[in-house]
Amino acid sequence: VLREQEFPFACARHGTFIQEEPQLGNQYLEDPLLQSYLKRHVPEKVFKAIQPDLIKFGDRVAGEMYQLGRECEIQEPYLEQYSAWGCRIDQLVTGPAWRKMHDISAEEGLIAIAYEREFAEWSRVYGMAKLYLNCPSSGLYSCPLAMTDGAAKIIESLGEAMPSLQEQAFMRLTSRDPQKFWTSGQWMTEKRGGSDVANGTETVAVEQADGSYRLYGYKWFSSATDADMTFTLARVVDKHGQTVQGTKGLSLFYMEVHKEDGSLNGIEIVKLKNKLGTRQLPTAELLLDGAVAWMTSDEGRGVPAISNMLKITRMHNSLAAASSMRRTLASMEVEARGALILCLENTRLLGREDCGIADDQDENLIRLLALTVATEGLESFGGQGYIEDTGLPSILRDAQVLSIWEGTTNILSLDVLRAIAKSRGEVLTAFVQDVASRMSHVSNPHLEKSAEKVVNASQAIVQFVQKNATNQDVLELAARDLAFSLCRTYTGALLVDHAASDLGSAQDIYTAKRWCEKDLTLMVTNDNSGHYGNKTSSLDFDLVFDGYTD
Ligand code: UCC
Ligand code: FAD
Repeated sequence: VLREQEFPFACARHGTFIQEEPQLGNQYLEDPLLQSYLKRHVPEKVFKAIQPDLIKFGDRVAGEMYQLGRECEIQEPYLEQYSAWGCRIDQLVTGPAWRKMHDISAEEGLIAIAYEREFAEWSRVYGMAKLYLNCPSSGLYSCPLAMTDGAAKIIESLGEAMPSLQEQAFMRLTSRDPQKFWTSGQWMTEKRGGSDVANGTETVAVEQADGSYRLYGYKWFSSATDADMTFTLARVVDKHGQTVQGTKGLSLFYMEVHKEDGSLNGIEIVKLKNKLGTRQLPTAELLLDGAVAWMTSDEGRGVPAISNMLKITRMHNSLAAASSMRRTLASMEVEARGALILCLENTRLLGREDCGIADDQDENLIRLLALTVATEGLESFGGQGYIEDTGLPSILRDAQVLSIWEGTTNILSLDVLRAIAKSRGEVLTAFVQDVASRMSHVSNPHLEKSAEKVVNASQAIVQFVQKNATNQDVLELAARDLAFSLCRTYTGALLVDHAASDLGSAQDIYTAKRWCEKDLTLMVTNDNSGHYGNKTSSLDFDLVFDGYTD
């Protein structure tokens, strides 16, 4: 007679140790910096009104939405190009979790809050705080939301110029009703290259008798292809069949993705991209074959017009970086807090701009952070960080795109130079004055050294730019380091300022000190201009092309 433990097919033994599963707590209540930033800046009455919703949402993102976000990864979108009977249908199929994210985004007012303006300029901060909580649990639905926000900003800034857009698209983009809520795309990139949009755009627009245009072209990357509408760039064909090349030939167009009967509006979905990450997101190559669109900028002013959208989507992008850092370990807390405070401050300034009360000094900072934190965070989980079922690898995969889309780091760095040049240096004066003013209020002896370091760094950066003001080559070679130096120094100023306030905790002081121990100005110092000179450029060139004969 066999005893139970001797049955050949039973009681496999796997050991007794089971690693405890990490649990997400309330994402608002577990974020002391977010809470204290809001408490410090938002008027008390507003804070009291919005805090219960943030607490409730903090639970929702950690529970129901976290699960849905994981499902979005598993239920990847796919394209059905032909019906069983051979008709071209280009039907994009998204999963139930992704569609549920659409409904939740509307219900929670993730876009609506900022535009309802119930709390004046603080509406933007409130809305962005929710988007920050939403981001890592959204299954990348944060991407269409970013573009939707950008589109709403464009339409709002058009004001009365286009009442039909206000009535139709804007109402839907900012709706809390899932049945009415629309999302938007942002179709800029074409095959010739996404950075140099001015020279890379081949799409043409042919005017029709009713004032609309038909667009013909090939959009190389379009994320969130399930959007209801989009903004895109094209060149108007004149009556001689000619177009204007370069940036002055580009105009901005509003386009609905579907016709009233539900079929695509002169668009073929050529293929879905097979991507390293962001696989939850349907990113497609699209042929525009007579798509009906409406011009929404002055002719030839497409790039400045779409920059309103870029400003918002780039801000969402930094918020996405900051919020994914929060899902990593506490040892990376200093980086995560630095990123968050910079995003929140940008958001506060945007709220002032939304309400028309931003002054010149307010109009400046939106920049991004590197991927190193996500990489380190993953490593610290050991082998589990490499296992798909844990949900951890997607944090890294998806973060990898943040420094590419919405303008690569190089392009954003050149944008900093553009902003400095266009304002004749006023942007830098505002920066150095703001840092000095914030640091002049710091009386806590633990923070004095950090404050001094931040002030010195801000001055060194400005001196570097002034010294090289007439040497564009040096500035361009230094652009990347310059952008990071500005970002690190300003983040240092914000952290010290916050730590020195009445709400600054011991952890805030520690964070500020740790941050300021960094090299805030990287290579950008006066003594180092030579590093970015012609000699370096040619040495770099020789190094890269060593061994090539042509
Ligand atoms: O990737 C995309 C979407 C992905 C999904 C996003 C989700 C985000 C959140 C996710 C959360 C998880 S959409 C594609 C993004 N593509 C880019 O960002 C393009 C990158 N390239 C650039 O940014 C370039 O610098 C360009 C295209 C803006 C350069 O164009 P131009 O025409 O060569 O530039 P110009 O000639 O310097 O500028 C033309 C005009 C000038 O104004 P005027 O004529 O008045 O002097 C500039 O000052 O445009 C103005 N301008 C700007 N104004 C150019 N850039 C800006 C700006 N950033 N802000 C204000
Ligand atoms: P390129 O412009 O060819 O750049 C290649 C390299 O050259 C980069 O390292 C860049 O920094 C560098 N470089 C280029 N110009 C300069 C310069 N002047 N100085 C210094 N360095 C330079 N686009 C959309 O319009 N809509 C979307 O919805 C969208 N979704 C996307 C989704 C994903 C997942 C990805 C990966 C991309 C998406 N894009 C989208 C495209 C994205 O915006 C572009 O990839 C990005 O702008 C870079 O363009 P590119 O890929 O053509 O690279």
